[in-house]
Amino acid sequence: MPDQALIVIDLQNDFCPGGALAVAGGDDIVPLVNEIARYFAHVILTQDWHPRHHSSFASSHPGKSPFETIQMPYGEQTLWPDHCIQGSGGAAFHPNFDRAKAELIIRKGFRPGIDSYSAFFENDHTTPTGLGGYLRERGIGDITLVGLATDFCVAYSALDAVAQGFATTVRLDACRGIDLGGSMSAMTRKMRDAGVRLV
Ligand code: VGL
Ligand code: ZN
Repeated sequence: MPDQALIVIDLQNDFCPGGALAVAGGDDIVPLVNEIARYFAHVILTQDWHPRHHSSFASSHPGKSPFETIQMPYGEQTLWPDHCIQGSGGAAFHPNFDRAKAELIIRKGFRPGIDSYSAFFENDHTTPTGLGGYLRERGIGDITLVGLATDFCVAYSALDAVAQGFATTVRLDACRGIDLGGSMSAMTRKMRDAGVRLV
């Protein structure tokens, strides 16, 4: 039985109501995530962590608006409102999220020219964050994902995790989504087809 880890994706103020890229009900999951974390020996967090003027921000592209897409050297990129600026209150974890137990915080999206939805690889699908190596070296082969947003950072993390051979579960009741142009159903289907266990 491989060791198991809970990975909490981007449970940050900017993804909660009142934040710059608020996910409906994003803060509703906080008590449940706190409860789930009590049952895991290993808890790992990700933190979306962008420099000002990040290339994923619509404000960095004259004439573009949030939620439009552009072509980047690594492929299509959705443009977002400015969010999770390094060191800002919006980038901080939700205040009621009990993260004392977390043994690792993976920051992502800090390279100005590339976004990073997945906890494992940036959006070029080749630049690693180091999480895969960390888990393998620690003997952790089974992961459960919770957090924000279901259809972006949680889904991309889950797809990369199964592709790397981790037994992967997503607790949908402890996630909330953005749902952009049908992305919730599309990404849920992709995860299921890839062998992610959705519970
Ligand atoms: C996320 C859009 C932009 C997420 C992060 O955490 O799902 N989505 N940055
Ligand atoms: Zn982001």
